[in-house]
Amino acid sequence: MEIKENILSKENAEKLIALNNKKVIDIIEKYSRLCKPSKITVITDSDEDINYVRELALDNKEEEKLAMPGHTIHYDGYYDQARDKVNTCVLIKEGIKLSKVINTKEREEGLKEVHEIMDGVMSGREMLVRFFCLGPKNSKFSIPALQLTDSSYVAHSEDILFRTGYEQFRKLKNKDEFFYFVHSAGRLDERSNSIDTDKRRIYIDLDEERVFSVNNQYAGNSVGLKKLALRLAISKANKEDWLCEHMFVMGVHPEGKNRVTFFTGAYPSACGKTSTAMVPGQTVIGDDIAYIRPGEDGRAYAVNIEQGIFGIIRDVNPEDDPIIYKALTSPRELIFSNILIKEGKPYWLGMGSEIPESGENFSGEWFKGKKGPDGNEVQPAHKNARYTIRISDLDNADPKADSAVGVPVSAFLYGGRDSDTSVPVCESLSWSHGVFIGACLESETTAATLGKEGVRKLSPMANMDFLVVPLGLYIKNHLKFGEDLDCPPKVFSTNYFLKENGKYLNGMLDKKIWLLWMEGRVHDEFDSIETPIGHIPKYEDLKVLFKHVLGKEYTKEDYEKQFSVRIKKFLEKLDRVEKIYKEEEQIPEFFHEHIEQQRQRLKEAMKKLGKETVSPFEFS
Ligand code: SPV
Ligand code: MN
Repeated sequence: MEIKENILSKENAEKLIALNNKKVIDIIEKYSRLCKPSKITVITDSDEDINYVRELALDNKEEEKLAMPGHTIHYDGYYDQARDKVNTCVLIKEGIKLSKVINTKEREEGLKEVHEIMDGVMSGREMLVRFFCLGPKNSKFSIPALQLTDSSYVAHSEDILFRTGYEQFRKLKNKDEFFYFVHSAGRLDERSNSIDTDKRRIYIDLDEERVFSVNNQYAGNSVGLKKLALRLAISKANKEDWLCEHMFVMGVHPEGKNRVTFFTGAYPSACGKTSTAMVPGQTVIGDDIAYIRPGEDGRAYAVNIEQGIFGIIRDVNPEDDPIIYKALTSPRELIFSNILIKEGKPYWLGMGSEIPESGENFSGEWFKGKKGPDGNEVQPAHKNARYTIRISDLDNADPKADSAVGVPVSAFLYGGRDSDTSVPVCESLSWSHGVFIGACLESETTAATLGKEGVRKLSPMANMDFLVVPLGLYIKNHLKFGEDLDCPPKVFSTNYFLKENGKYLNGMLDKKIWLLWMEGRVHDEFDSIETPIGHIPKYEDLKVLFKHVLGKEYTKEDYEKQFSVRIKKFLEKLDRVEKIYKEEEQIPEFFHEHIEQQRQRLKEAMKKLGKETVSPFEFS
């Protein structure tokens, strides 16, 4: 190997040689030459190596121990608290077109720029080399992934969030089919935070299945295996016959029925994806990214590509999220990020107990009323503050979470932050109508990405931020995926955010009722009302479910408000969505057909019933 022994010790070199993989060695040689770390450490799947990463994160102050055993806190810089969409680009060759809605950069120019930024970026620092497996090990879903990073926090987070893969790489034999990620936090300040965030770049190179990420630490930007691998996998899936989706995977357990029905669900960031997967009484397989493949029995099968959760901590409290709250307040390995710490104890927004008026947070020493460098008042904890834990540490982990064949999926759910249009739950009229519903998903922006909050944006399948193939191709492949199955999943839309006079029309736990209704629909146990937008629940069924499951009286008035079809609002939505799709090339015909048909159905209902908003009772 070309690397000098004072940088890569003999012992570390042997770990690489044992893999017998030329491409791995080439990558490490190339990026050590460029990034110039003073030391390279290779981490295998051994406890000893993994513990080295844990300790390193404490030694170099990327994490600090808290009072509770196993808990640590990590802070990202003040301007590095969410995904940076502006500086995340797909590198494309000249002449290739993706979509208007996808951020791209000419490949050669992008590679040159990011390689220049990475020149010497690890000087005086240690490069960690880590191997992981996306998806369960030894499965047709598995994708091996190599991560080079100078951040021990990134390497440690990945250990909690992903399955180890050194042994998987050994089995690769000299094959070069794996993703790789090169990350550097760049120059650090005295709090170990990236200084040069103006040179933050996240460049995705589909041709070589690799991503470069530099001058950042926030996990959505830095952790290669999460949102960076998602983009590479979307590209791969769209060349093959499977789907890579921004979806949870969960088991739904109807009371007293002794069966489990698996759902996957796509929601834009911070719109209830994790809390759906965590609904009490159900089991969780994954909360963020699923690979979905056709199974031999003609059904769709899903796996979680991760084994952990990088979840939003805001509003996690004993009442609304009892399982996560318990996991976050008992001893285990976990990393908090960007919350408030006082005397070794963690505090966050909406935790259900009082927050102290001073402590340490992502802005440094914090006190009530403190102004940040941008002049804004600093909240005790960031709205996008997070926790990182293993799913196996949760009481509701599904026993099939690691199944190599995945779980059969009975329904796809789509939900966004929609205050005034969609009903709480609605079943599509068909598979293709379901793909259409997913393709029309809109949501108001949240603190999970940098930029203004509350702006309504189109996010097809909640995957828009991560799309690296033309939108038309993506929805065409999606349609085909289900058409090729003997038994495609049912498709439902959900909306937890409907408001009236500024107040939410539903409680946090109502989503349990929607889940159980959808589960019953899968098994043909509930009738429905057909409306222009799809099948909605009957009042009588919901009334029984609310009473039986939540002990709540569900009134006809509540039902009417929640399930009225807001025709005018829906027509406006169709116009907004159509405008964006019209600017795209090669949108498949079925999409335009559904827009037209849906519009016609809505207009006819408006004419026939003479109203802009129609009560569900008028359709039955
Ligand atoms: C999301 O924002 O969708 C997340 C967290 O799941 S991040 O890793 O930032 O993408
Ligand atoms: Mn996500």
